[in-house]
Amino acid sequence: MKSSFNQPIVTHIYTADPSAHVFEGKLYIYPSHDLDHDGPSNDNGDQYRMEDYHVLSMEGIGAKAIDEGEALHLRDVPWASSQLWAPDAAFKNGKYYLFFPARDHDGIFRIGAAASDSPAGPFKAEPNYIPGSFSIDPAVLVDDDGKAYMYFGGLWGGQLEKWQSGAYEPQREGPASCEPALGPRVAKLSEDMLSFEAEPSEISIVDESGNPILAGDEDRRYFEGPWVHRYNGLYYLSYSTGTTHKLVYATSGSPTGPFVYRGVILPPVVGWTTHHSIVEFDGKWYLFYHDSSLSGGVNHKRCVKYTELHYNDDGTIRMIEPYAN
Ligand code: FUB
Repeated sequence: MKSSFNQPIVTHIYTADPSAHVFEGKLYIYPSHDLDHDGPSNDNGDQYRMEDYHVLSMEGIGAKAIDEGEALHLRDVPWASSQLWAPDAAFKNGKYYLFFPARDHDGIFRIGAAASDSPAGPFKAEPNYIPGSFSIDPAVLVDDDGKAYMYFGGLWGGQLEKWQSGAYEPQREGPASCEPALGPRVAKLSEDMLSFEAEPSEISIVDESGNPILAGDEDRRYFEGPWVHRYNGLYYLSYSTGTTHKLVYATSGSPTGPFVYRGVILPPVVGWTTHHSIVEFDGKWYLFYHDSSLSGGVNHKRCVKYTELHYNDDGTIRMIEPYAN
């Protein structure tokens, strides 16, 4: 079956958190693989108990999505104990890298790397997580100058609040609503893509007057799922607002910010989470995202979809209406 806009690209498994890239002339999508279970569901995200990754590929827009099979399993990641959450992939120095979060053996989310000679995998995991990594949702930008940046971080189950002092504090809560919101973290990756060149720093997201977006501004503040792409010389940081279920974006002249909030890309979809990537293919731009429509709205049984993304002349992004005809 061919794929079409705003429809699940595969239906034989539940998929989420799609990171789309063009490798070797084809679209490769790196999603989470949701499991069907009746276990507990809570704000800690225990319902998202994924154990492996399947890479999907498409010859082009409208083509059938192919499941390339299992690319990495939890049992083959020595440092990880559970919850293989939203991954991303990158190509550098002739190798493909899969970056993924998981809980370590102390239950703390860390980010690992795995490598392959093929964009479809299978990927071989490094024995340890990336030193100095924490929280979830890695997204890697290999910039035009070859420098690679990893963006990451997620609130609540993603544990970002607990790292405010630089060390893991299990009881630490997020900032008060009148304080600046926590930003995603960014770290420059080493030449071999397997470590951070320097300690991660926090990205500042500000409004049009330069004031930090506040923690209580749940329509605009960062929650999880960062993605950075370049368009017309600007860096676009897009992310999920979590509790208000939107995908929004902010722009900057620098890959490390500060980023100025610009607007909404995708209004709330079916299901609690929303997570995406943005990719250019054959001169057009596409949003890959997920919702829970395939399971009739079960939060942890999601499906990856995609649609075209349009920019206005002033560089703003036109809001997508995913359920319009
Ligand atoms: O898929 C598990 C988690 O749900 C992801 O890491 C978040 O971005 C949210 O989509």
